[in-house]
Amino acid sequence: MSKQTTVAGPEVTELEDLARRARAHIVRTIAGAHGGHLGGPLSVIDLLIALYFRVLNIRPDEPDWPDRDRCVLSKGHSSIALYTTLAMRGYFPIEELGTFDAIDSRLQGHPDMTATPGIDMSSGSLGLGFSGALGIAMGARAAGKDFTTYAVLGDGECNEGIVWEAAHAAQRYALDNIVAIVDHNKLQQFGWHGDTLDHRLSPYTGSQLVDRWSAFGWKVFEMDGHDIGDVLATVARARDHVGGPVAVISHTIKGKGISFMENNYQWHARVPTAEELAQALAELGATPAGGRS
Ligand SMILES: Cc1ncc(C[n+]2csc(CCOP(=O)(O)OP(=O)(O)O)c2C)c(N)n1
Repeated sequence: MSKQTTVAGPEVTELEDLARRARAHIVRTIAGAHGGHLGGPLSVIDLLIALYFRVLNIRPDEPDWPDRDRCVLSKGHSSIALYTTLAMRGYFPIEELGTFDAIDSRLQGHPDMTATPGIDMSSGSLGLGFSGALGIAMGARAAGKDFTTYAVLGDGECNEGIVWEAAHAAQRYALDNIVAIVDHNKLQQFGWHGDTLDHRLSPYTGSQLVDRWSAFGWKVFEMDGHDIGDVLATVARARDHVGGPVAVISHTIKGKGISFMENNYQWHARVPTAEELAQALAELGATPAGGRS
């Protein structure tokens, strides 16, 4: 099976600026909708920007193009990061983000592949999306298709047994057209508390996540998920690997980019006050109305 090279697109510094603008859209949208998630979207946004602007072989004006690479956001609660990326990439107008989570919106709290252009798999029940990605990859092999399927998982999501059933099957069938990327931000929704109630422990410590994926027969790479140059290089290596599946452990920070949200589990799904929104946007060099973004 042939492997393609990284697609043409913006340079790393431009991608970094796109990610900064995306963060401003994310915080504004969640504040405007009075609900949604922030910590996970902010940890995964650099990866999604890199994927959709430089890695995926896609056609935003033809979302159902059969030969496109697939990307499944298995940690579906981070939908606002995916919607923002898709809008910025041209799948639908950026203004539509303002409808997020409204009852008649196609941008629901969790991604719906039957409603939103660019969504390859519905997700939200943790672990489900990854099994869908496995099915897509197995189907591609059966149909003789060359595209790659990327699945983006949370580290807390890896607590789900269904994740490991899919991991086992991918190794069993030596699938080398699937790449799992784990957004290892070291926090989940509540998780386990440490010495105090406010101190939350990572769902996996040290090399546990690497060891588990390796034990299931996956080749494992690690990267800094906020260093877009590292993301582009590591994901290309993962895509080009032959003979079996690859998992990339992406080291990230929950709430990345906004000082008072970083590494604070309470921002998993909190809505910013007007003051917090203003501070967050100021840190991002953006304004409530859109301004520089
Ligand atoms: C099967 C299932 N159980 C529980 C939830 C509720 N839930 C949503 S997000 C979340 C925590 C996920 O943690 P992680 O995967 O680390 O996400 P991130 O930190 O990247 O936001 C939980 C328990 C869910 N969506 N699905």
